[in-house]
Amino acid sequence: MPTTATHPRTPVRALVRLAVAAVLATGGALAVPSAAAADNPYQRGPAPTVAVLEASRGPFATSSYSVSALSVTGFGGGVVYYPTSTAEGTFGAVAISPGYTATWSSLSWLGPRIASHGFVVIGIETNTLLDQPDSRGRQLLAALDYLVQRSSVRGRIDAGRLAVAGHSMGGGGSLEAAAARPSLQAAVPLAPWNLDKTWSGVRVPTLIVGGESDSIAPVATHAVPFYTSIPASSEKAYLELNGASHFFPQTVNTPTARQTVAWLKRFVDDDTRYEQFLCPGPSGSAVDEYRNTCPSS
Ligand code: 856
Repeated sequence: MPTTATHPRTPVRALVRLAVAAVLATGGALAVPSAAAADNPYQRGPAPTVAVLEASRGPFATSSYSVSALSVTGFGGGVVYYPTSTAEGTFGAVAISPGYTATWSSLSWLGPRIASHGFVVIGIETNTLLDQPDSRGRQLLAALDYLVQRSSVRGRIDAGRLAVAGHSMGGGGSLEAAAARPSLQAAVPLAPWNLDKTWSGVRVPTLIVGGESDSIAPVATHAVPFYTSIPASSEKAYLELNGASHFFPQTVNTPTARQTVAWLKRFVDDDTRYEQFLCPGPSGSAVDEYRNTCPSS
């Protein structure tokens, strides 16, 4: 592993963050809980269980508000979901894009689902319904910039702990965003669609979820080559859902939610309590295949 890796498997990032947090804590306005601070300043919420990850909501109550397209630049507005309480400190943030001709409403179950595990989430509307993956990638980054710089919840967010996700052309957009902004902490493309098959420049920890029976973005020509092209030195995982169509992210999908939340917790929060859900990965009748870069021992 190169010593310059942005996302080492070892807890180096956690140590850096601890040092940064120690400096920031002197001027910080929000309370940092003592229980989490000793090991990981970004740990939030109780110890995870499969039952909590598979429940319709996580441990945090959430609120939401709509963002008008007229009030922002670079994307089409959307909906922000956030943990209501500030008692545990700040959170990471995730921007999510819908697919071609689709609006955020097609994925909106993911907003409160992810936010309730301790993230600020923005589900975006795109500038036009026909925007392509490269544009969707830029819009995801514009939405994150809005969240941390101008939104009314900016004080609840750690600007260095950001992630992207999306469905289909939005999933292809999340790969574009990860390639363009290596400081992102995680990417989760769902049934991703992109004409570009090679993502060898991606260093962002990336979980790709594909559907075995997807005939719009077949995994053999989209999700699998995308996954394979990401270097093995990057954190990556591939979950293929048994018999799932292209549209599996558009209704509540428990394996997708469980793995997405675990991935975000592990890499946005550096929360190693979630490693148990990533290595080994999920099994059972819903899972056709799982690949990862887990340690082999
Ligand atoms: C829901 C992406 C040639 O490409 C296509 O036909 C195609 C169709 C749909 C999508 C997509 O983003 O679907 C998500 O709208 C590519």
